[in-house]
Amino acid sequence: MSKIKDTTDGISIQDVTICDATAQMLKKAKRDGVETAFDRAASMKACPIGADSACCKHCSMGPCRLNSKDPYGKVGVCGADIDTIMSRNFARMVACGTACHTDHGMAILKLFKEVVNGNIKEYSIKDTIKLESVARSIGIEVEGKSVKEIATELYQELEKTFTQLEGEIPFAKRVPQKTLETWRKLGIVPRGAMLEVLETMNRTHMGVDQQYENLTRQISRTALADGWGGSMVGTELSDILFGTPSPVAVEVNMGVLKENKVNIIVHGHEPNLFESMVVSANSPVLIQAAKDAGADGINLVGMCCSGAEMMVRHGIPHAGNFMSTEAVLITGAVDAMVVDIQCIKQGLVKVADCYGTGLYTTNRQCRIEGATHIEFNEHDPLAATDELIIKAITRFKNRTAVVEIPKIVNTGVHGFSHEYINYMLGGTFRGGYTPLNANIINGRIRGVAGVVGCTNPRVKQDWVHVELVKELIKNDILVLQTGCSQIALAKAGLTSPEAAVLAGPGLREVCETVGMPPVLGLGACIDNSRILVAAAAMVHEGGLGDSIADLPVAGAAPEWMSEKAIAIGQYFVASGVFTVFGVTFPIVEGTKFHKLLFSGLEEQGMGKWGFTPDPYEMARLMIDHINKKRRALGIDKKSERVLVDMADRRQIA
Ligand code: NFS
Ligand code: SF4
Repeated sequence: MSKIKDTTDGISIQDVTICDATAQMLKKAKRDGVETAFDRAASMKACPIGADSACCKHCSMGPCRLNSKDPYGKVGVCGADIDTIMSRNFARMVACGTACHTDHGMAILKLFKEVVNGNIKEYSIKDTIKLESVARSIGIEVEGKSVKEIATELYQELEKTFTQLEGEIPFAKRVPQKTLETWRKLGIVPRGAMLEVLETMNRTHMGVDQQYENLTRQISRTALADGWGGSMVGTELSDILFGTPSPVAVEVNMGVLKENKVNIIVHGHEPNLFESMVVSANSPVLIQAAKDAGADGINLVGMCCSGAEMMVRHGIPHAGNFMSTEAVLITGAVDAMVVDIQCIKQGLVKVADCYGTGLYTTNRQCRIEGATHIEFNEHDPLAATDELIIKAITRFKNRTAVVEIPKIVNTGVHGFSHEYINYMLGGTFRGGYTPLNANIINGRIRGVAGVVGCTNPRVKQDWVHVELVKELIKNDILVLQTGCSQIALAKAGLTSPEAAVLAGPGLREVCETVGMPPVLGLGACIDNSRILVAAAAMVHEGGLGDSIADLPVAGAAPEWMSEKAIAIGQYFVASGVFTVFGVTFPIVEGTKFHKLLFSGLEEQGMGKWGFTPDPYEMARLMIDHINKKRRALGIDKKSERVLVDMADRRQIA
């Protein structure tokens, strides 16, 4: 039963979300007697010891609980102190997040290899320019070679990202020299992602690494194997296979569902399933079948990360972020929800069931009790995707649920890949980061912020994202976005060029000149690797220091919830970026491990962590940091812009 109240006594719907469509659906859920994660978050108080990461269950002498009010007052049965316990827990979060992105990257690499070798014919290499540039970036000679030859060398080389036992991962070659030297000095350049995750698991077993500083180096190494490894391989190879994003107008929000169409939501993380769903949804035979069932057609929409990828690559409509996946089913209009891996709430099963919606798992790695499994096999992808569409058509024909679709659609421009930013700011003949760096140096743009990550029922959905980003752009900070955060801002209308009016005068001028929004959507969480590539390009361009740590940039995940977000945060920090998280931080303040993450790492030449649940405080921390970096670069005094007045003009004439 719904625990969220409409009224002001207790928790009200206005307190849990600023997404009007989600709010409308939560009201309907209450009428329908349906429970969601918002209700469960209200009744399930977060365990305070676990929230501080002050407990350990790594062996059966425990579980052991320490006291976060007096963190050094007690140790575990084995003698593990608070720093050991917290750093081990943190390491395992990073290892898990890295495993998720790495598995995704490996799946794309495997697909790429099969396509190149002709074993899979349903996909092909779409972007040969990107193929060549990625190959070149890791030292592969491309002159005089065929696409197949380059692609073969590329996958052979990139395989090392996952399996290599010694040496540095291939994309380490893209890291700015000074940043790489810092990593080498600390011994944290990743070898292969599988090895780093494995070593982290070993070192966090009972009785292995019990020195938090030593373990923190492995934490960074593992996270870097995600950012510059698994994630980057996932993004780059997906671009080569499915196309590199460029700006496209996209409709976002639940209003993209159509009452008179067969509505299918694809929710998950791997683009290949979605790409094949698009092929099936465009099949004339299946469109006819939908019409025969009385529908006007088939309406395919995305949610969460694979949705964000399809949105930036192909302009496919997007229905909402993580905290709207149950709410969207309450519309009654969803004929099938097709999921693959990651961030799929088990709670979806019950909600789908209430509305007669089919919930389908498709990946062998992710089945959910109560959902129907139709396995997707990339050697014969359309077998599954055709079947899924037929299932959806059947549900449409037999729809009994009352349909109520929130009439809200927001249009924005998304798809700002690193390649496009390069082109957009520089133009065809002088592509490059010169104009971005120049605008940062002359102070029109104060700095760049990456605002990313999840939504979380422990905070008001979308609110922290939106308030933070508004503050940042008002202060002339250009915002880059991915994942569920990007969808929050799209729903708030900030991803349209018209939103430039909300920016400070300098950023506004740049946006209006170029015709771009002040908030640039880059894609899914895996595409945070695009932000790393952009940061490296800013360093290479010159004028803003020698390492990523010198750049006037900052990052944030204001409403994070997943272990993947922690891995991402750590790879940004280890790359040199000040990164602020909201909601809660799983470390006791004032401990040695806390000091290391929140200031010590910066002294070692990396970035550092920050934490605050308050969006305005978060903006202040990020702006202060960007100002500090500007001062260090000697670009804090805005270079005077010479305005030509009438007297000057007469002189010129
Ligand atoms: Ni990112 Fe994607 Fe969203 Fe968070 Fe989950 S969908 S990979 S983890 S919740 S942003
Ligand atoms: Fe307790 Fe140590 Fe076992 Fe952890 S490893 S549960 S702290 S005894």
